[in-house]
Amino acid sequence: MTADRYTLYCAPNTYALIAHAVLEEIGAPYEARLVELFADEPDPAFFKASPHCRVPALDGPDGTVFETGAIALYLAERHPESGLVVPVGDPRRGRMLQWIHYFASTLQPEVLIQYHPEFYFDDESNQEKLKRASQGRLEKILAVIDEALVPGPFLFGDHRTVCDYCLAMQAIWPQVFPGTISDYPNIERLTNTIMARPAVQRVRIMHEETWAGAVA
Ligand SMILES: N[C@@H](CCC(=O)N[C@@H](CS)C(=O)NCC(=O)O)C(=O)O
Repeated sequence: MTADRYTLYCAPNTYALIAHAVLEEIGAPYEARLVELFADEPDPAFFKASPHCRVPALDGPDGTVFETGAIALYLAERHPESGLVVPVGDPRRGRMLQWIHYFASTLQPEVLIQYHPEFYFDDESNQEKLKRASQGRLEKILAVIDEALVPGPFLFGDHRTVCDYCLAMQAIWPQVFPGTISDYPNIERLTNTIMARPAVQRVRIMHEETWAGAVA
């Protein structure tokens, strides 16, 4: 591993999108390595970087990191010139940590339930009940986030941070919304703003076109 080269383990259109977009924004050299999820024999380097074989996972000059929020924050702090972080000592720092953790530990479990209720129940009737209960929780979470995006367009006004990527790139998945994204106009505005960025478009094309058909 040379000084600042990263390997990002990815599967298309997964949480890896977030870390991938942050890497692309930062502009450091990296390789995005496609891995197979749920493989009987996972890629050994991927397994070493991610003990549950979940994506994303990062291998870099300081070793490995897994968990989307941790990777995003770690990269932004290691490359402060990107401006994607609220630095230590800034009064907004606590709130930046709050949102990174909120997206990982409050929003994400509900998103996973919407996509993978079979992780929790085998039978369809319980899966449906779980999804409905989770939609009620999602409505409350999304309302809190939408309100936090005033005045916007980003969580910290005009200052774009990794928090915005952690949110916007989950908000492109329709199942996240009990209704539609337009029920949450500030989330929709943020998502459109982040997705329009050239770096994000490059990453999206890779996930949706270059890697189309790959196992996820
Ligand atoms: N908390 C983890 C969740 C990552 C995650 O669940 N990724 C999914 C893809 S979106 C995955 O790798 N699933 C494979 C599995 O659950 O074995 C993070 O934020 O990185």
